[in-house]
Amino acid sequence: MMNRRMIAVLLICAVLFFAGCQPGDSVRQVRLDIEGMMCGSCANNLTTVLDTIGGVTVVEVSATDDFAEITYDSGETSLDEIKHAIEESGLTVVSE
Ligand SMILES: [Cu+2]
Repeated sequence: MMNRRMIAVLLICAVLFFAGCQPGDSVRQVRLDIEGMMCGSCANNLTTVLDTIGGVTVVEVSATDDFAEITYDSGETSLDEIKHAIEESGLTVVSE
């Protein structure tokens, strides 16, 4: 009786463990075209802004080519939230 219960608990733990360890499921990569960056300093500022959003990893920000490439965990943040943060910093998101 005790053993069966322990096995059931272990099974549930194993399922939860593997479900939690599924990588990449909620991670998205996106490249946003951005207007308003004039120089490398603007790009650095945007990188800092993006870095402060939980779940966001900055891949590349380019003031020369006017884009930001990021990966984000959709379980922690959303594209809307990211776009909002970019607009708040004074830049314009042109497209997705
Ligand atoms: Cu600048």
